[in-house]
This record gives sequence, C-alpha cells and structure tokens, in this order.
Amino acid sequence: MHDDVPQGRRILRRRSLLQGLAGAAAGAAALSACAGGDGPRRTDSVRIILGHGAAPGNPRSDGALAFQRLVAEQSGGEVEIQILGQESVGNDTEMMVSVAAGTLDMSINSQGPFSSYVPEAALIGLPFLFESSAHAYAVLDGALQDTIAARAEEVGFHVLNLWDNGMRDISNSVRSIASPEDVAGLKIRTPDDPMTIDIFGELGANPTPLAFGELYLALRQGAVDGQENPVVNIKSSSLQEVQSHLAVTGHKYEVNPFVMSTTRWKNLSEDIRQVIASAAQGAVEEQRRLMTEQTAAIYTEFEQILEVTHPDRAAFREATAPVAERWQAEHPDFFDQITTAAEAIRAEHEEQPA
Ligand code: TK8
Repeated sequence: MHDDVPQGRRILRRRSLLQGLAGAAAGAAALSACAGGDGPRRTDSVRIILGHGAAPGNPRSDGALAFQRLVAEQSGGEVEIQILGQESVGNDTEMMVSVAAGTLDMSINSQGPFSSYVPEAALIGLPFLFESSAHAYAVLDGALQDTIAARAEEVGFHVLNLWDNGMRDISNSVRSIASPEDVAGLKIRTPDDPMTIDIFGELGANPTPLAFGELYLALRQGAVDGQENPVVNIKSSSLQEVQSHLAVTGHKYEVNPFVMSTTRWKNLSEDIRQVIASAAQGAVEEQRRLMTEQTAAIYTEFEQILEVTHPDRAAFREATAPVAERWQAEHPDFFDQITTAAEAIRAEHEEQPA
C-alpha cells in the first residue's frame, strides 16, 4: 500500500482489478452454463463481491469472514462471497461510488463516506452523543436504523445493518492532551466525514481529510500530527508505532454501514436475500463481540507503550456544543429522533463512579 505509485494511478489499478473481476465472474458463469455432464451443476451459483477498508485481524475483516462462511453454510455453497479488503478495490469513498454504480456488489463502509449519500447518518457522530458502543447499539438497532435504511434505499443502497466502528479517541505525536485547548493548532487527519471535520474545526485544530490507507505514512512522515479513531483501528493498522500520545476522549461514535447495491439486491431470489440478511445478522454479532473483546485488551497494551490521558469529557462536550447546534439546524427531525433516543437511556450507560 505504501509504495510510490501516485494516487491516481493506484485508483486506476484498483478499477481495472474490479473490471477484471467482473469479467472473470461473467466468464465463470458462461463456462458453467455450457459445462453440463459430470460434476456438480454450478449453473445456479452466485458470486457476490464484498469490499472493505479494514486491515487483517480487524474485527471488520473477521466479521466479513464470518459473513462469507455463514452465507456459504446457509446457502449450501450456492452463494459465494468474495472478499476484497484493505482498500484493495478503493478506499471507502471510492467503494461507495462503485456500489452506487453497481460495479461492486457490497461494502462494509464508513459513516462519513456513507453520509455523502445519506446526510443524516453523519449525526450518529454528534459529539458526545453516546457513552459507549453498547449505548449506541441500544439506540440505533431498530427505528433509527430503519430511518437510515429507508433514506439509503432511495439513493441506491440496501442497508443490511450497522457494524461497530467504535468510540473514537485522539492520538498525536506532539503533546499530551488534557483539555480541549491542547487540541488547538494540531494538524489532525480526519476521515471524509463532515461531522468530524466540524468537531476538530471547532476545537481549533487543523482538520485534514485523508483516506485511511494513506494515514500510516502521513503520520510517519509528519504530514499530519495526529488522528482520531477507535483503538482497535489504531492497533490493526499499527498507527501506535508512529504516535506517542493517546487521549481517551470518546468524542464521537461511528458505525460501519453494511450496504449492498439495491439493483443487485432486487435481482436476487427471495431465498438468497433471506440467507444474506440472516448471515449479515450473525456477522454483525460476531463483529461487535470482537470489538468489545479487542478494545479492552488494546487499552491495557497502549497504557504501556503510549502516553495515555483521560481528559474530562464534560470540558470537551462544552467546547464542541456549537457543532450540535449547527447540525440540529440542518436536520431538525433526525436530530430530535436520535438525541431523544440517546438521552432516554443515557443514565443506564453512564460509567458508574468507582
Ligand atoms: C477504514 C476506515 C476507518 C475509519 C477511518 O476503512 O477512516 O478513520 O475509522 O475504519 O473506515
């Protein structure tokens, strides 16, 4: 990934890989259609291509593998999921474009790039909306997910479910962060996400959107001072090697929307759709379980190798309050829906004082 190929060339390479795959799939279908004779009949087999941007060992990668296995089992081998991870068919933004165009069947994507199509989704990342991932699941699973899915369906994405991209913390290589003032002046890489850009702009940082796959090198070369992500993503992409401070802010939460091109979804048989929906449910449960398990272990490890601070969340909440006001003005209905749901059960999810 970190070679010298210019970005444009790299995208081209990914595109031709995708086209090659589509061609190969068509070729295989044509072959099996005229095969006949001996051997199992493969004429009904279906291949579905799933792209994601996570590194091997990341819960998203392992969740994708669980999905692949469950689909194979539940379809008796009739449906094959081909996984292309680690941004090998494009970064999150590019994969959203490919799914919309129907050249990629599915993606376990990210909140920011998804919110270019479904703007309301950015509000899941309102600063300090959630206390924890468990709080977010309780709020999002159900009516909120249905609202998001209905909007997405109108613009070409069938939402299977929302995976956990975790509570986000801030790492950097310049200084310890104890208060919001310490963030000011830092050049912070953000995803292609309008909410995160807004939050870090409000804190006086210099928010710099960049694809996740470019981040390790940008940090190593000092092109940016820091970044924000859940510790699980920091660890699975080894970002701790090129960072020295971690501030456990939990300043926002993100989902990974698991999307399929609506055209592809509609063209599948009802049986296959049921298999996919049920396998996606099994996979999100596995992914969330892995997130919880890995998060605790990684915090313990990072305490040893990084300078870790636990800033006062209330001070950060106050410093970022104007962000919420702006997004409320822009999406009043969805803002009400999500904040009311989050407040209703906040007390149950607040950390108990020791
Ligand atoms: C990796 C990204 C990553 C996200 C980001 O595909 O870009 O910071 O948090 O998980 O989706």
